[in-house]
Amino acid sequence: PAKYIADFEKRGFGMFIHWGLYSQLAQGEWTMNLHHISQEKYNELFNNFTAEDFDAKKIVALAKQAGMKYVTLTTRHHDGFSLYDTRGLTDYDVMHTPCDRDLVKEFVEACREEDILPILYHTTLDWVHPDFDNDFDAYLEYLSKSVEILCTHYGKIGGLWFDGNWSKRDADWKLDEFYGMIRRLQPDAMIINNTGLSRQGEAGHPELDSVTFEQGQATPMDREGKAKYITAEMCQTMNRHWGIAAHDLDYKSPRQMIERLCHARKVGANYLLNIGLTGQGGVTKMTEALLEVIGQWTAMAKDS
Ligand code: JFZ
Repeated sequence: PAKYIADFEKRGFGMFIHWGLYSQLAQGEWTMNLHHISQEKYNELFNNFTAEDFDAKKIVALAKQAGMKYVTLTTRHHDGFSLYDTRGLTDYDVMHTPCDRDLVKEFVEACREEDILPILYHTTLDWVHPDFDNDFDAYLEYLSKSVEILCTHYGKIGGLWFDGNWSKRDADWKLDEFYGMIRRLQPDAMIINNTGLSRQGEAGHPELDSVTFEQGQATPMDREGKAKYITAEMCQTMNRHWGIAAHDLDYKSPRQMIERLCHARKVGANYLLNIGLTGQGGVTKMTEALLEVIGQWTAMAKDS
């Protein structure tokens, strides 16, 4: 495989970070959709977003301590809000909140300093963009420009991680053009697509697929039960939500997470373990404690 894929595989264990305006509500990242949060309420989240607790260096150090070698950050989730400076493409970005810092820039720079590979999650499904359900070609242009910014202003990135093509299975996502643009601007970036457990994600034609798994299925099967494709990465969240959810205390034990890590490595996949940051970008005590134990184990495994 290409050198950058070999590097990715060697890294093996990564941290997934879900963080957005929704984090202030602490009800998971789907809350706008599931709980029909009003526009007023969302404006309030937008106007209160300071990110005062976000310290990219601290998060990178935490990932390293846990034995993780790459970090994947949600630069834009389905609610359409961007953690990066979209340079006038939309006002719905971090620069128009009280925070007024390019958080993706801070993230990428902190990773680079510590030899952590930065991977940028970007949604392809958008709940708020008016073109998403009305003028899909115009939406695709918006999406492409959004991702072009990520490929242009942050130096060399490890990869892009897409999620949402499963929302319109039969649409023409113009992936040749889209991925072509990425290849041109970031020849060594991986293009990862969230296929999920179901076959829906096939619409993504990824170079690599990532499987969100809770049931522990290692490899997606086709209807005849044959392995469909090699799973490059398995991702899992610590409790039952990706975005922080205050009521959700159903955490996996460190042992369960370590077992999943081992399982993934055994079948040649990476393990991407998710944490949800707090509303203003902090790390919860629970997350820190779990990562600490995982780090003790990975450090021992390295010595043995
Ligand atoms: C997607 C997102 O909708 C979710 O909010 C989170 O970001 C997660 C990592 O990715 O969730 C999915 C998408 C597809 C499947 C499962 C979870 N699937 O097809 O099984």
